[in-house]
Parts: sequence; structure tokens; C-alpha cells
Amino acid sequence: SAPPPARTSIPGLPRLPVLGSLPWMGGDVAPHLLFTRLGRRYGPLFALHVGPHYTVVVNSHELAREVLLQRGKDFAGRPSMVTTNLLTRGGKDIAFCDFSPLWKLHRRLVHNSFTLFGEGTSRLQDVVLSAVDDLCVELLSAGGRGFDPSPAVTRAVTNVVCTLVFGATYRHGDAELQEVMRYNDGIVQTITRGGLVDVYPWMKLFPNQTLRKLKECISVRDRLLTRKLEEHKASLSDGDPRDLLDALLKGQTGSGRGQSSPGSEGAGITDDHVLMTAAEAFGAGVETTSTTLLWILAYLLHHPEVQERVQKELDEQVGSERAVSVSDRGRLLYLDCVINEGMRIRPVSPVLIPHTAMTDSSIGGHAVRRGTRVLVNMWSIHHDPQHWDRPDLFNPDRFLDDQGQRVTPSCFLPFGAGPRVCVGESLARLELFLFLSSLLQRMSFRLPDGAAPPNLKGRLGVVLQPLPYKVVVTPRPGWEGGSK
Ligand code: HEM
Ligand code: PLO
Repeated sequence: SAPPPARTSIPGLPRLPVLGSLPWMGGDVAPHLLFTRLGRRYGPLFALHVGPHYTVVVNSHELAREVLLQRGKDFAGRPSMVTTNLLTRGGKDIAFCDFSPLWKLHRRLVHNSFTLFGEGTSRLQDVVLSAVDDLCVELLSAGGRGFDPSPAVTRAVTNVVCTLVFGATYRHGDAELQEVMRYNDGIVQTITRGGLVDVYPWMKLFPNQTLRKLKECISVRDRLLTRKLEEHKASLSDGDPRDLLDALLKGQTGSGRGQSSPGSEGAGITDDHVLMTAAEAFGAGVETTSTTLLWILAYLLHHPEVQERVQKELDEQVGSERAVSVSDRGRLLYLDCVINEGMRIRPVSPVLIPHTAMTDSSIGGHAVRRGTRVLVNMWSIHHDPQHWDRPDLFNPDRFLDDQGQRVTPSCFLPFGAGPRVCVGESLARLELFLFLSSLLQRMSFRLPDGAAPPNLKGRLGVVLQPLPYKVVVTPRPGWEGGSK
């Protein structure tokens, strides 16, 4: 038989001891931009040393599909990182936990709980629509003044997640809601600078102010969530779960909760896991959805013609007599394209959470050793000029074909793919749809007089966020009060 193809090594950057390739990494440039630039020199697949860690960067959608889908199992691991270990009590969550049988079980449990509240059930829709109503009333109360929409949007999205996770809804200004938003913001500010790439693993040797603040925010979070967990344990009944905490508690074993009793489904899912999952659903649910909404609003301010076209579609398909509902989703094609184009042009996670190779494997015919870190650069995939015509242009029509039918190009992967695909995808899509459709049905957004349009470069924290900007909102006919 033919010999196996020769496996060449992956082209790579030079390195020094300790610093790795850092001196060649261009100082302050954000990783997604740096990797895109390096890709032009080294090709779609190249290697570098992030500190001591041998790391492979993937810049093309073909190779990304190989890593995430075809060889998804080989690359389903996660590296251990200082900050995320603190955040998740050493990986008792979903996103930052390394691959293991317990992780698989845990992920399935969370996934099932989400589908429980997921599409089809009117409960989730009710939760989102009630937050939408509050948001519309709040935005329209500004009465023609220019203001930053971010706090109101974040509050609305936080409220949705609070209801799903522990069954609480808060009024505007509620102390507990403020506390949740404050600690979350603190974690976002401190967990990573420059994405989730843990460049300085020796950071823990030099406890600094940032690390102290992170620990403080985590302990505020843990106090609040522990209280919720105890309340839920005390009031847990045999009926349907009221929220995610109930579903997780029920998913632990019926008897001897948290202890491992062999053979039972939830064996090994401890109270720590329940707590970390709730915390993560919060963090992931709030940061990603609110950031995506704010990016789309920022682009609508740059492209008033897109806003008008969405509103025309809404007028024709829904009208102004009733609120939008999930059942309208199939009819609002252009809105769907606007949402996709927003996630393409500004992916909240421009470099995916690092993956690691679970076994010796290969990418594009090149050998990759077990333990190698793999960074998938979604930014370069979503801006690849070979696959996207004028990639820097916000153009929702690229998601429609000649017949006006919706198409999804294979180089569009905003939620990742494979065993590590986002578990919140359907929840996120439902929220994005209901929030945007309702907002644009009820009001129009424009720039304050004389204001420059929003800066579109963004700032990379743990997610890629737009810089603050101001809007003026005016109600559309029939929606002067914000809701019916
Ligand atoms: C993972 C995107 C909303 C929970 C991810 C990943 C991406 C992503 C790119 C990483 C995939 C990888 O590492 O290969 C998004 C976007 C969202 C969104 C664009 C909204 C616009 C949500 C929501 C939740 C959520 C609402 C939950 C409430 C998670 C979790 C993971 C994840 C738990 C880790 C999965 C794993 O490692 O197995 N998401 N997400 N996400 N997402 Fe989302
Ligand atoms: C956001 C701050 C929270 O306090 C903790 C948290 C948990 C899950 C993280 C999320 C943060 C940021 C966005 C992440 C999410 C898991 C999946 C999601 C990284 C750090 C993305 C976009 O991949």
C-alpha cells in the first residue's frame, strides 16, 4: 500500500526562552488583527509560542472546519489558564473545562435544560418579550435627548438571564440587579486584556491589583449565587423545574446529591458545578447578546437605509397593531440577514476560546502533537476577501441569493461548530430576533445632531465591544408609550 503522505511541520514564528514569540507579536495589537496580519506572511496555518505554549493559529474556514468538525473530537480540549481557573473553581463549568466524560454529561444536562425553556415553549418568549417592553418604555422615556443605549440594553438582557437562571425579575434600579451588573462588569474588565489568550501564565506569581479586583468580584458573585442555590434547594419540588437552577439540581442524582453514586446519570455533578454553570450562563448570556445588539445598533446608525428597509419589512409583515412574536421569524428575512451580518462583521469572540489537541492529530496534513493549543481566528474567516465581497462593508444582502432566499455561507461560523459549539445559540438567536424586531417596530434610531457616527473599531476585552456612543430615539406611529 502507498506510504502515508509526508507530514511537514507548520511554518512558524521565531521564539526566545520564556518570552516565546512575544517579541515578534507586535506589542499592543489585538490578537485577531495580529494573527490576520501574520497570516498574510505565513499562510492560513502557522505556529507560535505564546510564552511557553506551542500554539497553532487557524485563519481559514476550511481548516477551521477541519479542527472544529471533521476532527472535532481530537481538538475538543481546553487549556488550563490562571484567570479562568479562578473564575470556574478549576473548570467546574462548561466553557473552560477540559474535555472529560463528566464535562460531556454536564454539557448535555445544560443543553437539555436550555431546550426545556427553548424554542417552541411560550415561556421563554414571554420572558424575553416582557424585558423588551420594559426596554422600549425606558428608551422612549429619554424624550428626544441623546443618550448611551448600553446600560438599558445590558439591564434588559441581564433581566432575561436572571429569570431563566434563578427565576427573578427586577424592577429598574433594584439593588440586587445593580449588584449583578457591577460584579459582571468587574469580571469583564479584569479577566483578560487582549482576549482569552493567557499570555502570561506566570501572572499568579505577582498578585497585582487586577487579580485582586477579579477575586473580589468573584466572591461577590459567589455569595449571591450561593444564596440563590440554598433558596432553590429549600423550595425544590417534584414538579417541572422553574428555572435553570432547578433543572441542574434535579439533574444531580435524586439520592445523595453531589456525591458520586455509580450508575446514576448525574453522578459527579456537585454543587460547585451547579454554581459555576449558573454563573457562566449569566456571563455568557449577558456579554454576548448585549454586545451583539450594540454592534448592530452602531451599524444601523451608519446605514440608515438598512434601518428603513427592516422597518418596511416589519410594517408589511407584522404591522403596528400587535407586538412581534416568534412565529413571525420565518417572515422577517431581511432582519435575519441584518443580525447575521452584524455577527459576521463584528464577531463577539474574534478568536474562539482556545482549543487543545486531545491526541496526536493533524491539521491540513500537518502533524499536530497532543497538547498543542489551537486558536481559531474567526475574525480573519469572517473578513476573508476570497470568500466575502468587500468584507469591511456592512451589507446584509450578502445573506440573500439571487432569488431573495436566505443563504448561509460555509465561512460564517459566529457560534463556532462541533463538540464545543455554543450551547446558547438558539437562546441567543431568539433574543436577538425579539429584541431587534421589537425595537425597530416601535422606534427609530438616529445620531444626535452634529454627533459623529459610532467608532467601529471596537475595544477587545473578553469580548469585542463597541466604544460608547449616543443615540436619539423617536417613537414610530402607534408606539408613543413604548408598549401596548
Ligand atoms: C461558547 C458565541 C451566546 C453559552 C461559544 C463560542 C462562541 C460563542 C464563538 C466558542 C466556541 C468554541 O470555543 O469553539 C456566542 C455568540 C452569542 C452567544 C455570538 C450571542 C450572540 C451565548 C449564550 C449562552 C452561551 C446566550 C448561554 C446562556 C456558551 C457556552 C459556551 C459557549 C457555555 C462554551 C461551550 C463549550 O466550551 O463547550 N459561544 N455565544 N453563549 N457559549 Fe456562546
Ligand atoms: C463574561 C464575564 C462573566 O462574569 C463570566 C463569563 C463567563 C462565560 C464567558 C463570558 C464571561 C465571556 C464570553 C464567553 C463566555 C463563555 C462563552 C463566551 C467567553 C467571561 C464566548 C463568546 O465564547
